[in-house]
Amino acid sequence: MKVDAKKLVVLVTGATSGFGEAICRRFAKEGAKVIATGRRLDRLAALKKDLRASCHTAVLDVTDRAATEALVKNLPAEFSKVSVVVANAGLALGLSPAHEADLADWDAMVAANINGLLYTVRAFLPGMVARDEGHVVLMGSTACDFPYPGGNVYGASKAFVKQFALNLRADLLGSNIRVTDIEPGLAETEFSLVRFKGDAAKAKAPYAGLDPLTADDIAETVYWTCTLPRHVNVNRLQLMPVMQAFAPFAFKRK
Ligand code: NDP
Ligand code: 8X3
Repeated sequence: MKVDAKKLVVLVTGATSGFGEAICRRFAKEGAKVIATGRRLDRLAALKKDLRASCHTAVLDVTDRAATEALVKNLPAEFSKVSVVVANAGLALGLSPAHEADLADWDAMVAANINGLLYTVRAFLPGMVARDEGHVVLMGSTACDFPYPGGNVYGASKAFVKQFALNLRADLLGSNIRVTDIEPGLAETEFSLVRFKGDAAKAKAPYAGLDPLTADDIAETVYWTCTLPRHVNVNRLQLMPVMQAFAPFAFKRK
């Protein structure tokens, strides 16, 4: 039997844009309660206006461990039994080769994509284990498997996410808690605008002349994995636009 979305309480990090916002809207449409978090209050307020009573919002920087722990304790009663955690907040900064990259960019990616994701999961997991019910969805990337020039720390952070998801499965065997790593390829959101620090022309270029994935594609995928019958666990799910594939090995010839 499929999971009834109306019974779910879904916590989403990075819900102010792109995948996170689309995931909130997708679950709310089916009657789930959603907790939308992110750093930008105005975006959260706009989402709350649309989703109304089915949505609780909280400003959260996932790199703030204490704030993440406090969030769990301060949820209104009707949102407190979180059944799905979507650790989606994350970013890429820059595309410079490793020897030229800005260390501050590397720190920021590690802080959000690794530490922030860990704080989120660790904060909500004990409640799920106590209730013996839950689904942890981690937002990975094709960059976890496929290196590309300038992807250095971003790709490594997503490889961490993949392995953490698989190791969580090992720890949670015997419980009813599911863990899924969603690994999208090229998707048009604010991701590139962030990577290229507000340079709109540079941000548009990766999507030119092709049909990239959309935030709604990812939301649909997350929704599907979370509503499959409870005995089914999607470990990893990798998706790309049809117009994207793999590069051959690179050679620097003499
Ligand atoms: P967006 O830039 O559109 O959204 C990123 C979200 O993350 C925003 O809501 C932002 O919110 C939030 N965020 C960033 N840093 C923090 C932080 N420190 N604390 C809390 N929230 C934070 O990009 P996407 O929707 O595309 O990205 C979502 C996830 O998907 C990321 O983990 C990304 O790595 C991954 N991904 C993206 C792909 C793509 O091609 N777009 C492909 C594969 C994976 P705010 O700034 O308000 O805090
Ligand atoms: C985002 C996809 O290819 O820009 O994770 O790394 S890519």
